[in-house]
Amino acid sequence: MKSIFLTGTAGSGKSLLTSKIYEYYTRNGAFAAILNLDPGVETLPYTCDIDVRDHVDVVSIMKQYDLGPNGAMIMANDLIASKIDDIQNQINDVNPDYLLIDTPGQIELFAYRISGPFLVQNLNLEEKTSIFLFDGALITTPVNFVSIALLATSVKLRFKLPTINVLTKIDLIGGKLKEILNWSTNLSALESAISKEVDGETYTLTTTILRSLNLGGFAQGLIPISNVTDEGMVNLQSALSRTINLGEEVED
Ligand SMILES: Nc1nc2c(ncn2[C@@H]2O[C@H](COP(=O)(O)OP(=O)(O)O)[C@@H](O)[C@H]2O)c(=O)[nH]1
Ligand SMILES: [Mg+2]
Repeated sequence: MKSIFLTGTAGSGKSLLTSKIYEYYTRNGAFAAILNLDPGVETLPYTCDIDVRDHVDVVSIMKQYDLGPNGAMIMANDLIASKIDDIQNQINDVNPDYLLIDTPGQIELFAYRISGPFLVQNLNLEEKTSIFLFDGALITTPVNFVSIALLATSVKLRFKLPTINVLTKIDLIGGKLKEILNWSTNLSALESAISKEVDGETYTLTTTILRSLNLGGFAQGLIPISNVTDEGMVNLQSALSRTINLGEEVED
């Protein structure tokens, strides 16, 4: 069973992309299933096969522990780890070829507390891969781009998974797309754009971070997609095939 964790900032399109990848595999005759790990989500653009909300209920946590919504969300995310055996049993029962794992809306609750990395490491799955979503609508400046790339790298350090980086919402960003792709492939163009945006300490900090990130190839192969128009999906499908199927494409 191959598994794909969808990660990225809140609202970057994780849940919608989960549904798109599910449709892609299903359309091509593969057996895909979805695990929702977001305890706080109200509506999802897909039907999940396994749902953490069956095990952890944010509203009951608020009542039982007299917590506000934020405190309850933190506790709910922490509690997911204690449900790992139940979740694993459900995964084994469904036993798909591809398990798509939609992660909590707030990446910091999943990536930076103990339970997220614990689950990623201890769920018994083969060929774990992560897709990190760069929210196209958030990358308005070169410095914002570097800050999200820093987050993507930091999440990669937490999960230690092979990661495919995608840029979402390209249907909303028009001509900015060309600029972002240029930043992601051309270090000197990005540095020059940063120097036009900021100076002094912020310039020094941003370019120092950028150089270290670039060494790790942070945004190499950033794949632009739209979850609304489906533009770029074919490139993501090829990247998934290369990463998890060792080059063997799912039949079209
Ligand atoms: N225009 C556009 N909207 C998108 C795209 N991807 C997601 N959205 C919208 O952005 C909002 C957040 O998406 P969602 O999948 O819930 O993000 P999540 O918090 O990362 O799971 C929803 O209203 C989606 O319909 C995209 O590629 N283009
Ligand atoms: Mg979501």
